[in-house]
Amino acid sequence: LQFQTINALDKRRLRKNHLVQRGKYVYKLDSTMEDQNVSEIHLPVSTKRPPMGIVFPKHCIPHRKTAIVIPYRNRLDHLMLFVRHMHSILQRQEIEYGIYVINLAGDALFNRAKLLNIGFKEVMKHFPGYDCIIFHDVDLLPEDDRNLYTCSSEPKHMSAAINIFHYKIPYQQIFGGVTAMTPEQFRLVNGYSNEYWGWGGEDDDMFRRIFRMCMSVYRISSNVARYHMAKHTHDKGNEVLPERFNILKGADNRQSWDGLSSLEYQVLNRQYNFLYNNITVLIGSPN
Ligand code: UD2
Ligand code: MN
Repeated sequence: LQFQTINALDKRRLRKNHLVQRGKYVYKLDSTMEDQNVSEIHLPVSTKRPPMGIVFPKHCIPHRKTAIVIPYRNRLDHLMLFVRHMHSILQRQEIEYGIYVINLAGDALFNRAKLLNIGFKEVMKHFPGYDCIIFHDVDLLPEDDRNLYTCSSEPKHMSAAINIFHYKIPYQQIFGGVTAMTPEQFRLVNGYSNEYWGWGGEDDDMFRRIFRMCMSVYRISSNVARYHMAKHTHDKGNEVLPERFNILKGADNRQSWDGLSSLEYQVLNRQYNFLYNNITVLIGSPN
């Protein structure tokens, strides 16, 4: 079908930037031309099979490509629950996706933020076509299919309503749990700070980075943004970081040089698989 054959009724059904597929062509309504024209766009969709470790819908051509990055060490029970739960939801949402476990080797201090920075670099290397990166605690399970695993024009805090907080947001500046950022948004803030060793602070630091770059945080309705957190205690090697409030005071000053731009790590192993991709890393220890 050529674009001329998309009739007025079809045009009315199209929203701005909405993609339509007709046979092997994908069209979008050009927002500058309003409803005068429907232009063919360069296919964001590829007929090439994505690499091993990425799952894609078979009955339609996906245009949303999401990587889920999980900071991880020694939580196998949670990870098994997570993959069992997530695949069916993501497939019902018709997203092309890969799940990446960034597995910290050894017994050094845990550093969630640094593992997330590594995750970002590694997923973009594996598949540069991702348009959304979701940073995901392994112990959180979404409860509602309408909570789409996609990005927004502002960084998105997805886990606004968690059972352990009685499904209410504990404080407005929270940016932990599950968050979604486009590669552009994440690069703009220079990723996470690498300076938070142990539990706490790294999520609040990211909240500041976002606002410092004149962005804001988007949340969907708490009826939909519902999560269940598996029960757990504090892990060994991830003790509460008492200096986190002091480190947080210097957040703005560190942003330009502490983050993606200063990230150093070592990869011990990369395994790409449909259930999940495992990247085992060493991250060093605090200076
Ligand atoms: C909160 C935040 C979390 C993070 C953390 C402070 C929410 C809902 N969650 O979680 O995003 O900001 O505080 O750092 O706001 N992990 C392991 N192995 C370990 C330790 C941690 O896999 O030994 C991973 C795992 O994915 C876990 C995550 O790190 O879910 C966060 O650690 P947590 O679950 O102990 O912290 P929690 O629930 O207080
Ligand atoms: Mn937790």
